Amino acid sequence: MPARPLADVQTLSLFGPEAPRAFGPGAVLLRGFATPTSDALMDAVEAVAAAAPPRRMSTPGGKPMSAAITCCGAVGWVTDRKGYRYTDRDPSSGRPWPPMPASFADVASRAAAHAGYVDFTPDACLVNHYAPGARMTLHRDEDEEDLDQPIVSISLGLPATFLFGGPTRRDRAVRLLLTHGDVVVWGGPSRLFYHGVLPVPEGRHPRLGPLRVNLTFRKAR
Ligand code: MD6
Ligand code: FE
Repeated sequence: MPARPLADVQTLSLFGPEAPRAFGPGAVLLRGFATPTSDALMDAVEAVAAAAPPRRMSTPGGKPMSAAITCCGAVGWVTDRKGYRYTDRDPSSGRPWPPMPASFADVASRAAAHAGYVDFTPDACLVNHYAPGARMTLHRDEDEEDLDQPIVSISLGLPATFLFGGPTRRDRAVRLLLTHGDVVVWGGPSRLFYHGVLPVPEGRHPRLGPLRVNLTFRKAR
Protein backbone atom coordinates (compact mmCIF):
# COMPACT_ATOMS: atom_id res chain seq x y z
CA MET A 1 0.00 0.00 0.00
CA PRO A 2 1.42 3.40 -0.87
CA ALA A 3 2.40 5.57 2.07
CA ARG A 4 -0.04 8.35 2.76
CA PRO A 5 1.48 11.80 3.23
CA LEU A 6 1.36 12.91 6.85
CA ALA A 7 -0.69 16.02 6.07
CA ASP A 8 -3.55 13.83 4.88
CA VAL A 9 -3.53 11.72 8.01
CA GLN A 10 -3.86 14.84 10.14
CA THR A 11 -6.79 16.34 8.27
CA LEU A 12 -8.64 13.18 7.26
CA SER A 13 -11.35 12.13 9.65
CA LEU A 14 -13.35 8.93 9.29
CA PHE A 15 -16.13 10.59 11.25
CA GLY A 16 -16.69 13.65 9.07
CA PRO A 17 -15.81 17.18 10.04
CA GLU A 18 -14.37 17.53 13.51
CA ALA A 19 -16.36 19.25 16.21
CA PRO A 20 -15.27 22.78 17.13
CA ARG A 21 -12.87 22.74 20.08
CA ALA A 22 -12.60 25.60 22.57
CA PHE A 23 -9.04 26.36 23.65
CA GLY A 24 -9.78 29.55 25.58
CA PRO A 25 -12.78 31.72 26.50
CA GLY A 26 -14.38 32.57 23.16
CA ALA A 27 -11.51 30.90 21.26
CA VAL A 28 -12.36 27.99 18.97
CA LEU A 29 -10.29 25.64 16.79
CA LEU A 30 -12.03 24.36 13.64
CA ARG A 31 -9.68 21.63 12.52
CA GLY A 32 -9.67 21.28 8.70
CA PHE A 33 -12.60 23.68 8.20
CA ALA A 34 -10.93 25.36 5.20
CA THR A 35 -9.59 22.17 3.61
CA PRO A 36 -12.52 21.72 1.18
CA THR A 37 -11.91 25.19 -0.32
CA SER A 38 -8.15 25.40 0.11
CA ASP A 39 -7.38 25.20 -3.63
CA ALA A 40 -9.54 28.27 -4.28
CA LEU A 41 -7.97 30.01 -1.29
CA MET A 42 -4.44 29.33 -2.58
CA ASP A 43 -5.41 30.60 -6.07
CA ALA A 44 -6.67 33.79 -4.43
CA VAL A 45 -3.53 34.13 -2.26
CA GLU A 46 -1.46 34.06 -5.46
CA ALA A 47 -3.65 36.71 -7.08
CA VAL A 48 -3.45 38.98 -4.02
CA ALA A 49 0.33 38.51 -3.79
CA ALA A 50 0.71 39.38 -7.49
CA ALA A 51 -1.23 42.64 -7.02
CA ALA A 52 0.34 43.56 -3.67
CA PRO A 53 3.60 41.67 -3.10
CA PRO A 54 4.25 40.47 0.47
CA ARG A 55 6.97 42.54 2.14
CA ARG A 56 8.85 42.46 5.42
CA MET A 57 7.48 45.50 7.22
CA SER A 58 9.40 47.31 9.93
CA THR A 59 8.21 47.38 13.53
CA PRO A 60 7.93 50.83 15.14
CA GLY A 61 11.27 49.99 16.78
CA GLY A 62 12.84 49.60 13.34
CA LYS A 63 13.32 45.83 13.18
CA PRO A 64 12.06 44.02 10.07
CA MET A 65 9.40 41.39 10.86
CA SER A 66 10.41 37.86 9.88
CA ALA A 67 7.09 37.15 8.15
CA ALA A 68 6.32 38.94 4.88
CA ILE A 69 2.90 40.60 4.97
CA THR A 70 0.39 41.75 2.40
CA CYS A 71 -3.30 42.57 2.72
CA CYS A 72 -6.57 42.62 0.85
CA GLY A 73 -9.92 44.20 1.53
CA ALA A 74 -11.12 47.79 1.97
CA VAL A 75 -8.34 48.42 4.47
CA GLY A 76 -4.98 46.80 5.18
CA TRP A 77 -2.77 46.64 8.25
CA VAL A 78 0.68 48.21 8.13
CA THR A 79 3.57 48.84 10.48
CA ASP A 80 6.50 51.22 10.06
CA ARG A 81 8.47 53.72 12.14
CA LYS A 82 5.24 55.64 12.72
CA GLY A 83 3.49 52.67 14.36
CA TYR A 84 0.75 50.14 13.63
CA ARG A 85 -2.41 51.15 11.79
CA TYR A 86 -4.92 50.37 9.06
CA THR A 87 -4.64 52.18 5.72
CA ASP A 88 -6.86 52.19 2.64
CA ARG A 89 -3.85 52.12 0.32
CA ASP A 90 -0.82 49.89 -0.04
CA PRO A 91 2.07 52.18 0.95
CA SER A 92 4.43 50.29 -1.42
CA SER A 93 2.41 51.14 -4.52
CA GLY A 94 0.09 53.97 -3.49
CA ARG A 95 -2.82 51.95 -4.87
CA PRO A 96 -5.84 50.64 -2.95
CA TRP A 97 -5.31 47.19 -1.45
CA PRO A 98 -6.61 44.39 -3.71
CA PRO A 99 -10.29 43.63 -3.05
CA MET A 100 -11.09 40.75 -0.73
CA PRO A 101 -11.65 37.64 -2.89
CA ALA A 102 -15.17 36.20 -2.54
CA SER A 103 -13.66 32.83 -1.58
CA PHE A 104 -11.90 34.50 1.39
CA ALA A 105 -14.93 36.40 2.70
CA ASP A 106 -17.19 33.39 2.31
CA VAL A 107 -15.12 30.90 4.30
CA ALA A 108 -14.27 33.49 6.98
CA SER A 109 -17.92 34.31 7.56
CA ARG A 110 -18.94 30.63 7.63
CA ALA A 111 -16.13 29.78 10.05
CA ALA A 112 -17.10 32.61 12.39
CA ALA A 113 -20.74 31.44 12.40
CA HIS A 114 -19.63 27.84 13.04
CA ALA A 115 -17.71 29.11 16.06
CA GLY A 116 -20.73 31.03 17.35
CA TYR A 117 -20.06 34.52 15.94
CA VAL A 118 -22.90 35.31 13.52
CA ASP A 119 -22.84 38.08 10.89
CA PHE A 120 -19.07 38.48 10.71
CA THR A 121 -18.27 40.59 7.65
CA PRO A 122 -14.51 41.28 7.53
CA ASP A 123 -13.19 44.41 5.82
CA ALA A 124 -9.52 43.46 6.11
CA CYS A 125 -7.46 40.32 5.59
CA LEU A 126 -3.77 40.08 6.46
CA VAL A 127 -1.93 37.56 4.34
CA ASN A 128 1.22 36.51 6.22
CA HIS A 129 3.94 34.57 4.40
CA TYR A 130 6.31 32.56 6.62
CA ALA A 131 9.44 30.92 5.22
CA PRO A 132 10.97 28.26 7.49
CA GLY A 133 12.46 30.04 10.52
CA ALA A 134 10.02 32.96 10.37
CA ARG A 135 7.87 33.54 13.44
CA MET A 136 5.49 35.98 15.12
CA THR A 137 6.38 37.08 18.63
CA LEU A 138 3.65 37.36 21.27
CA HIS A 139 1.33 40.26 20.50
CA ARG A 140 -2.27 41.40 20.80
CA ASP A 141 -4.51 42.36 17.88
CA GLU A 142 -5.75 45.70 19.19
CA ASP A 143 -5.74 48.09 16.21
CA GLU A 144 -9.34 47.36 15.20
CA GLU A 145 -12.15 49.74 16.08
CA ASP A 146 -14.84 47.19 16.82
CA LEU A 147 -13.47 44.74 19.38
CA ASP A 148 -16.87 43.02 19.61
CA GLN A 149 -16.05 41.38 16.28
CA PRO A 150 -13.92 38.21 16.37
CA ILE A 151 -10.85 37.37 14.35
CA VAL A 152 -10.78 34.45 11.97
CA SER A 153 -7.41 32.89 11.14
CA ILE A 154 -6.80 30.32 8.39
CA SER A 155 -3.57 28.35 8.07
CA LEU A 156 -2.28 27.11 4.70
CA GLY A 157 0.89 25.29 3.70
CA LEU A 158 3.52 24.24 6.23
CA PRO A 159 2.45 23.44 9.81
CA ALA A 160 3.39 25.75 12.66
CA THR A 161 2.91 25.90 16.42
CA PHE A 162 0.50 28.61 17.49
CA LEU A 163 0.78 30.03 21.00
CA PHE A 164 -2.31 31.32 22.74
CA GLY A 165 -1.79 33.00 26.08
CA GLY A 166 -3.90 35.32 28.19
CA PRO A 167 -4.51 38.97 28.97
CA THR A 168 -0.91 39.65 29.99
CA ARG A 169 2.32 38.77 28.23
CA ARG A 170 3.38 36.60 31.16
CA ASP A 171 0.32 34.34 31.09
CA ARG A 172 1.02 30.73 30.30
CA ALA A 173 0.30 29.92 26.64
CA VAL A 174 -1.36 26.82 25.23
CA ARG A 175 0.21 25.41 22.06
CA LEU A 176 -1.72 24.29 19.00
CA LEU A 177 -0.10 22.69 15.98
CA LEU A 178 -1.92 24.33 13.06
CA THR A 179 -1.81 22.52 9.72
CA HIS A 180 -3.10 23.26 6.22
CA GLY A 181 -6.83 24.02 6.33
CA ASP A 182 -7.11 24.59 10.09
CA VAL A 183 -9.10 27.62 11.21
CA VAL A 184 -8.95 29.43 14.53
CA VAL A 185 -11.64 31.90 15.58
CA TRP A 186 -11.51 34.06 18.66
CA GLY A 187 -13.28 36.95 20.21
CA GLY A 188 -15.37 37.89 23.21
CA PRO A 189 -13.46 37.44 26.47
CA SER A 190 -10.20 36.49 24.71
CA ARG A 191 -10.32 39.06 21.90
CA LEU A 192 -7.27 40.90 23.28
CA PHE A 193 -5.29 37.87 24.50
CA TYR A 194 -1.59 37.53 23.63
CA HIS A 195 -0.69 35.06 20.90
CA GLY A 196 2.14 34.24 18.52
CA VAL A 197 3.73 31.65 16.24
CA LEU A 198 6.93 29.67 16.93
CA PRO A 199 9.56 29.60 14.16
CA VAL A 200 8.13 27.58 11.28
CA PRO A 201 10.00 24.26 10.86
CA GLU A 202 11.63 23.34 7.56
CA GLY A 203 9.34 21.44 5.22
CA ARG A 204 7.67 21.42 1.87
CA HIS A 205 3.98 21.68 1.13
CA PRO A 206 2.81 19.97 -2.11
CA ARG A 207 1.50 23.19 -3.61
CA LEU A 208 3.05 26.06 -1.63
CA GLY A 209 6.53 24.55 -1.21
CA PRO A 210 8.62 25.79 1.73
CA LEU A 211 6.00 28.25 2.94
CA ARG A 212 3.29 28.78 5.52
CA VAL A 213 0.56 31.28 4.68
CA ASN A 214 -1.79 32.59 7.35
CA LEU A 215 -4.90 34.61 6.57
CA THR A 216 -6.33 36.69 9.41
CA PHE A 217 -9.66 38.37 8.88
CA ARG A 218 -10.77 41.37 10.88
CA LYS A 219 -13.46 44.00 11.04
CA ALA A 220 -11.11 46.93 11.31
CA ARG A 221 -13.47 49.90 10.87
C1 MD6 B 1 -0.32 33.47 12.39
N1 MD6 B 1 -1.68 34.93 13.56
O1 MD6 B 1 -1.02 32.50 12.69
C2 MD6 B 1 -0.39 34.75 13.14
N2 MD6 B 1 -3.89 37.05 15.25
O2 MD6 B 1 0.46 33.44 11.46
C3 MD6 B 1 -2.06 35.93 14.33
O3 MD6 B 1 -1.33 36.78 14.75
C4 MD6 B 1 -3.44 35.96 14.69
O4 MD6 B 1 -3.81 33.76 13.92
C5 MD6 B 1 -5.14 37.12 15.64
C6 MD6 B 1 -6.00 36.09 15.45
C7 MD6 B 1 -5.57 34.96 14.86
C8 MD6 B 1 -4.25 34.86 14.47
FE1 FE C 1 -2.35 38.34 15.75
